[in-house]
Amino acid sequence: TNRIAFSPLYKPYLTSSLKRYGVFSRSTLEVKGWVYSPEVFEALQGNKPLVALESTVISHGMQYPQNLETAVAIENIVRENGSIPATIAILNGKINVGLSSNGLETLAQMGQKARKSSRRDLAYVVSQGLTGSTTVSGTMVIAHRAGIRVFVTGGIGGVHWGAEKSMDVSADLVELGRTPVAVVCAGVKSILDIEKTLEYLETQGVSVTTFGETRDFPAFFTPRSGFMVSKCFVFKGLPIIEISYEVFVRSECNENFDLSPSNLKTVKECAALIDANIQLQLNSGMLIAVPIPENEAADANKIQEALSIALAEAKEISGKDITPFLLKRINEITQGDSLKSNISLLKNNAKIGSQIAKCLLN
Ligand code: PSU
Ligand code: MN
Repeated sequence: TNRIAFSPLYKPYLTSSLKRYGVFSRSTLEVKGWVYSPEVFEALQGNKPLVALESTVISHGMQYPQNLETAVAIENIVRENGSIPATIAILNGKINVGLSSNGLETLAQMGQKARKSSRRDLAYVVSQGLTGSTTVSGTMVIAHRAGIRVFVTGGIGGVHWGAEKSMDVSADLVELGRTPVAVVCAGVKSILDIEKTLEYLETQGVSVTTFGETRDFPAFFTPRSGFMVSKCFVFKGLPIIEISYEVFVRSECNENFDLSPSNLKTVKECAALIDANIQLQLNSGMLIAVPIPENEAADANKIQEALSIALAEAKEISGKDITPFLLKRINEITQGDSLKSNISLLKNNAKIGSQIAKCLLN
């Protein structure tokens, strides 16, 4: 074993095993059950920007072999845009930060046999030596321990319809409230109650912002949900989304309203947000919502229709099975249209997330 010097840029963020046991075997890159891919390992020592990627989207969000193809394509987009991808999963009880192609293949083939792991599952999966794919919440925990500040995914979990009764609120939202990682995503699917999801994120103190030319929180398959990041205003009887924001801003009664649905237009601004979050020691997460490019968006009506059917079928399903079920059914009902959009938004997010991470280290 050799003693490895970590880059001073990552060092302050290496909160657990790395810092405590900074002794590695160079051949396995493993320490106390944490396994690093060679490129991630090198990045951690050499100031290279890192982007975390989740693995539940591979095992539970898509079918084989598209899940594998997409995972590989996304990693490559991260590399092409200047950062190193760190896909996170638990393989036979070992926390993997960065997967080998074998690791990716294993998870992709296992599909739903891999255990979908949010924060609550981590200790169990590790102590039992199981294989688990990490959700947004599970991935954030591990990314933060590894010193990674930017995490790219497709969509996060949220508040489910009927949550006032079922109390089904994704652990992702609470994680965002307590772990200082920036999650780049395409918003929240309308399989969830988007308005309540935004309310809950506010309660948790999560900094939510849109990216690009919109102040409207995106709805995953489609670029606009109709909900502003902070509030949905009504002006002269019209929801603000139906009139142009500029008209609203110029209007004389604007001081009665909160005019600041947060919006960032460049990756540099996103990096500044992440830095400020660290400087302020908020210890909470950030959500950077990137709308799907207009020309790749799915037909909103088709999605909505598929969703109603899927939701009606899902009455008997609850807990962690409901999200994978809805994703699968919507894809089946739209005959692959939703999957196509899903893949393109993931690629778009990977590009932007990688550029943000690169900016952070420059
Ligand atoms: N939304 C998607 N695709 C996904 C998921 C959500 O569009 O694959 C996955 C993510 O891993 C997310 C998890 O963290 O589902 C949320 O699950 P739940 O609703 O059970 O918290
Ligand atoms: Mn749930």
